[in-house]
Amino acid sequence: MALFRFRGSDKPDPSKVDEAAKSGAPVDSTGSVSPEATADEAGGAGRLFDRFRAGLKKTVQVLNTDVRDLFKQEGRLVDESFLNDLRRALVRTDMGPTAAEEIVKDVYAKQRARVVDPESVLDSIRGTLSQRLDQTDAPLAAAATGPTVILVTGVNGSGKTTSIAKLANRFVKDGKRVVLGAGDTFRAAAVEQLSMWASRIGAEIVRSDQGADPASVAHRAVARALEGDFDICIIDTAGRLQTQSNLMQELGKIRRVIAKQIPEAPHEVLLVIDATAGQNALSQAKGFSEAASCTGVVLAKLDGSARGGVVVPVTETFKLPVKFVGLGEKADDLAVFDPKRYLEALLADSFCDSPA
Ligand SMILES: Nc1nc2c(ncn2[C@@H]2O[C@H](COP(=O)(O)OP(=O)(O)OP(=O)(O)O)[C@@H](O)[C@H]2O)c(=O)[nH]1
Ligand SMILES: [Mg+2]
Repeated sequence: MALFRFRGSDKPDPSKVDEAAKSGAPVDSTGSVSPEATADEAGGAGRLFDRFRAGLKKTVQVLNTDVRDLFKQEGRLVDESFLNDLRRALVRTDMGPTAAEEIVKDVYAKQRARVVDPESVLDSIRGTLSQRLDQTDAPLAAAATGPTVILVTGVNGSGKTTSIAKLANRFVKDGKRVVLGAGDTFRAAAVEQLSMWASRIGAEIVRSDQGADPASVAHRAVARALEGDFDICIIDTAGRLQTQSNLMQELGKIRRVIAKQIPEAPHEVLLVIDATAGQNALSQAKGFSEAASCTGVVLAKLDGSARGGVVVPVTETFKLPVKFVGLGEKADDLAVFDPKRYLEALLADSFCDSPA
């Protein structure tokens, strides 16, 4: 899965190719850095699967322990009490009541009054979730010419700034020149946090004093990207709720200021959602995607969450593709979301194998 649709004429700077090679990002035979072959996918599908598996550890534990308990009683029948227990276990992963109900119905239709068959229950879970997660390959949109502008938004503490750093890190490793806009001028610490990341990963930053107009920072960041011939400009924003109309208007202003300089920008507006908040994250960010015209989701903190099933209602509620998932706090801990690998990882240590 490609991270990004790059401009055809782009040829990476040879020195960057060297740097990427040193950093471990594979370099192909033509000397260009493959956009999808950054640290996340360096080992191919197997490595991505391993990363999802590690990230989903807590959710898998919940699923395995709870569901395995259902199979403990030998000769248990698929009856109302079994279906209620199954529903409860599924809902605990935060996959949402609709998906859980669909699985329960499927199990009922196929196994009613029979002795519970764990493999068949697993098939129902896998089949239902893969249908619900059926999203098309969604690489980031890129500018036809000139810099690509990405605006990042979401509620307080969801993981915006860290996700920006990780995204920028991927681009830099890909040989792209990246400028960040420290548009969260609300707290001085927020600007410092982004500045620290910028110097660590080798990106430039445009910043202002605390309290400055975020739209003016966005303006300056895009201007710098244009004048300095940067490939990517990523703009951070302060956390906000959809109900804070003044802050939502501010987001509108940021967008307008960007579009004045590059009419088709921002090319992506990413909504960062905290996976540890599970279903709460959905209600917090409800309405956000339309209000801010978001184009994709970054699901941060999947590694710390026992509610990894939340990917399912996230795609359904926001009607947006999940483009990336955060799998830790380090610069490399961002993976392109791949529904197939995700499901494999979620159901990998099949609870059918060995009763606890
Ligand atoms: N484990 C883990 N922690 C993460 C991840 N992403 C972010 N965090 C942590 O979550 C906390 C908040 O992250 P930030 O990036 O500052 O969140 P933010 O949305 O920019 O926060 P505000 O600017 O205050 O709204 C930090 O401690 C991050 O290190 C992730 O994928 N996994
Ligand atoms: Mg922040």
